[in-house]
Amino acid sequence: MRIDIITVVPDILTSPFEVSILKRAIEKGLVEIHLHNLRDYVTDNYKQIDDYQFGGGAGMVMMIEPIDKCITDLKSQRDYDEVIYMTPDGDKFDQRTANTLSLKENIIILCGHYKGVDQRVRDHFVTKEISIGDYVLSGGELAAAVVCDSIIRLIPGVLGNETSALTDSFQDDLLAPPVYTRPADYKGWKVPEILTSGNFPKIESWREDQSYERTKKLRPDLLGEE
Ligand code: 6GU
Repeated sequence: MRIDIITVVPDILTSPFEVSILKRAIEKGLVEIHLHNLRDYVTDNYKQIDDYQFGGGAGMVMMIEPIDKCITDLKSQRDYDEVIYMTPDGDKFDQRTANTLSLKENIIILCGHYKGVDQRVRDHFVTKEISIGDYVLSGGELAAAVVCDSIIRLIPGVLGNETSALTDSFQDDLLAPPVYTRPADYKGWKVPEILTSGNFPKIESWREDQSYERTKKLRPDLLGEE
């Protein structure tokens, strides 16, 4: 998979890919991340990427021309499955969308800033608009990092234990069961006995029950209940 991220602040997006699982995924050649500074696509001497909005009103708007130049340049080199625009008024991101995106070959992620991009960018270039929740961030970069992390970890070979992404919360619209490790008794706080019983079919069914009970209690909406 190749992800091209278009941003006015590429610095925000360097460190997430330089550590831990994402770093290893890149080193293994399972994903390529390319950051593009929108200012490199501006032709005027002031390197202006935003301007006042037509009709008046507070806040600047990202101009269409540098974005067009950047996206057109990328598309001349390869085909893209999606051009994603990160914006608080996009579709709410969830595990289902992460699963779908993890199967794509090449995607572009455009990070919004200020009052957002000229609507014509959304009308003519963007194929998918994503928000990571109902709150506003100063820019789409941190949201793009969230989306990248959630999809990259789903690419086969990225996680050491191939099955571990399959047992995540949300993967079956259920929350994950509780987990424990040594010591089995810490200051009198004991691990559920079933987990040290060695009876694996019973452990599996205990985990399923726990997943269901937790979901019912904490996130009944996932079960279609309120
Ligand atoms: Cl994708 N962008 C911004 N600026 N704020 C957000 C967001 C995105 N998702 C939630 N809040």
